Amino acid sequence: MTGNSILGQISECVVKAESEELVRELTQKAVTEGYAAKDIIDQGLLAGLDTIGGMWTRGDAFIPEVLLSAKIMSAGMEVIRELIVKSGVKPVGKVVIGTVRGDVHDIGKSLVAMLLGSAGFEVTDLGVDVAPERFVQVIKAEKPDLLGMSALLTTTMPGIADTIKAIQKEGLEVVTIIGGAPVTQEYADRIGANGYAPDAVSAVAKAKELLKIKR
Ligand code: B1M
Repeated sequence: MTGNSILGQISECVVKAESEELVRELTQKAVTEGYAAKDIIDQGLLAGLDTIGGMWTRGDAFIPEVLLSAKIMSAGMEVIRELIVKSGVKPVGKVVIGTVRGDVHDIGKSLVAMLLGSAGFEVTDLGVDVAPERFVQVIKAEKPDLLGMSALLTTTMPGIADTIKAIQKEGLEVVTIIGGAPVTQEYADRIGANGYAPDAVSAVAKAKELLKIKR
């Protein structure tokens, strides 16, 4: 991809954290030009975040810059989300999703939530730093078919296991799917999660498989 392509411009806008207005404008332009939402996300918005994430890891960028880039990226994501909502698809199932206790990483979870939404699920996104008790409370109130949990830190992964234990203790029936950079299939099996997905696209496929949804 060249820096001059619209997706390259979006990526650059995220890296430089230029402005929310510009990223919205560029994302809207990419949509108008016919790019698929997935490509705008992967090759534009996420590519930019990957670049700044790499710079941070190498010590070439600092947390405030990463945060600002994440904010700019979210503004672009919002444009895509609005398009999905407007398409008005009938729900195929109900999902509650959140990043677990102590963890404020939002982007991967929001991406999974957005793609589930675009696949026709009704999604309740509880945001970040969600305690097991909060998940339990919402499951009781909303009776979702699926509960999605995300963790990005090795130190917050146990929050997934704690939530599954709390759900079992309450005798609640909900299918669980988990993910996030440090999470693995082996971990999912060990803590009794119903499913694991390594990325947002396979999370949608796994959700449909677990709930036996054909379309
Ligand atoms: Co943080 N951070 N961070 N961070 N951060 C990582 C995760 C880290 C790997 C960076 C590093 O050291 N190289 C490292 C974790 C090390 C570890 O534990 N193994 C780390 C650390 C250490 C920290 C802090 C502790 C830093 C500090 O303060 N000293 C701190 C912790 C804060 C907290 O949560 N309590 C911290 C803070 C932050 C920011 C706030 C600055 C910011 C988050 C902003 C935000 O989310 N609004 C941030 C960021 C941006 C990152 C990196 C750069 C990018 C994460 C991201 O959004 N990736 C990250 C390094 C990296 O990954 N390169 C890093 C893009 C996203 C699309 O990918 O979230 O993996 P990901 O989601 C994927 C899959 O994992 C999967 O699908 C997604 C899309 O394909 N997936 C699921 C995710 N959830 C799923 C759920 C599913 C299924 C699939 O089912 C429900």
